[in-house]
This record gives sequence, structure tokens and C-alpha cells, in this order.
Amino acid sequence: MKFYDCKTAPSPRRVRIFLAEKGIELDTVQVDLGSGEQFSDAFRKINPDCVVPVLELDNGRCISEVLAICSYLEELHPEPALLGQTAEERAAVLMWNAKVEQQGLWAMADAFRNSSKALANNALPGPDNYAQIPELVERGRTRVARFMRRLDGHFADNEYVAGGFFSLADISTMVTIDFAAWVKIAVPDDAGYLARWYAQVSKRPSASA
Ligand SMILES: N[C@@H](CCC(=O)N[C@@H](CS)C(=O)NCC(=O)O)C(=O)O
Repeated sequence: MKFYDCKTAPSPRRVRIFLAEKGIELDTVQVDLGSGEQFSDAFRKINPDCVVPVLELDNGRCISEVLAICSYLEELHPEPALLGQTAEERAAVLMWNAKVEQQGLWAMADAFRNSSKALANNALPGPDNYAQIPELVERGRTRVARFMRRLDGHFADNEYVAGGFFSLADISTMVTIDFAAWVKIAVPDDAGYLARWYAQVSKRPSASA
């Protein structure tokens, strides 16, 4: 298997942390998103959607999308379970992972991609050009701040995102919080439950992946 990664991008980092938690090492190819390598003819053959991460299987089939890649890896390497162990746990992980993507990560991406000069004509990832919409910057920032507030309330009663166990939903949330810090949206000072959870997950060795 071969893993197409970009060291500086949040989506492939979710897979890197997942791999580190499971102790899986893969041949890794860095795709330089900064120079536009994702749009090259060679990479379009790997993923016509021009985004990372991608997992290339030994038979040549290419799997993109974080959740699809992680599900595949979980089937091959069930321990430690990162997508839940029972039907109820799996449902909780998938539910929270979707909420984190929709309310956190994509709101964050709106704020970042509609303000970055380097992405002026590339406000959405993918092969097609989209102009930036400046109004989405503030809306994205507001949504991320509100999402952090909701998470703070959630962690008053839950040790981890999906309940009492560490999962992909924690990985997705931690990557969102780190991405937010990078664009200067900090965890609010009085969000003590969120800060407790963040300190706990970010000291896991996988967090440096
Ligand atoms: N829904 C995709 C999102 C992948 C994605 O947006 N990847 C970004 C990096 S975080 C990318 O490759 N962007 C290329 C670009 O900006 O042109 C997933 O879950 O894998």
C-alpha cells in the first residue's frame, strides 16, 4: 500500500494520526499542495478530485476520503479499535465524526480558504476554480467559535468525543482545533472542559504525526 500525504495539510494528518495509533507504517509519498502538484497529470490519475489523502492499494485501486481510508485500515488492523467496537459505539463515532467535519472542519476551511491570498481562485479544494466569497470568512470563524462552545458543554459529561473511549472523532476534533489555532482562532479562555480534553488527547504520542 502507498499513502499520498501532505505534511502541512489537516485532512491527511487525520490519517497520519490514525496510522500512528495503530502502529502501521506505510510507504508515503508527499504531494506538494503549495506548488500545485495535486493538479498534475500524474496525481490526477491517483485522484481525479485532486485532493489528499489517498491510499493506493497493492492492486492499484486508489481510495480517497479520510473516513473511507480509515474504515479500510480498521478492517485490516482492528486493534486498537478507533471506530468503536459495538454497533452503538460505531454509530456514535460516525455521528460525531460527521458533526466535527460539518460544523468544525469545513467551517474552518471556509474561513481559511476564502481569505488566503494563495487560494484566490481556488476557494474550494478540487480541480475546478471557484472565486473566494469574503463573507464566508467571518461566518466560518463564528461557526468555529460556536462549535468550540458546544464541544465545551459536551466535555462536561463526556471524557472523549464519542463517549468513554478515544476514537477517530477525537482525531478529527484535535486536528480541527490545531488548524483553528493556526488561523488564530483559539479555544476560549473559559472553555475549561474543552481545554481538559485537548490537553489529554494532544499528549498522546500520535499527536505529533
Ligand atoms: N473530503 C476529503 C477532503 C480532502 C481535502 O480537502 N484535502 C485537502 C487538504 S486538507 C487538499 O488536498 N486540498 C488540495 C487543494 O487545496 O488544492 C477527505 O475527507 O479526504
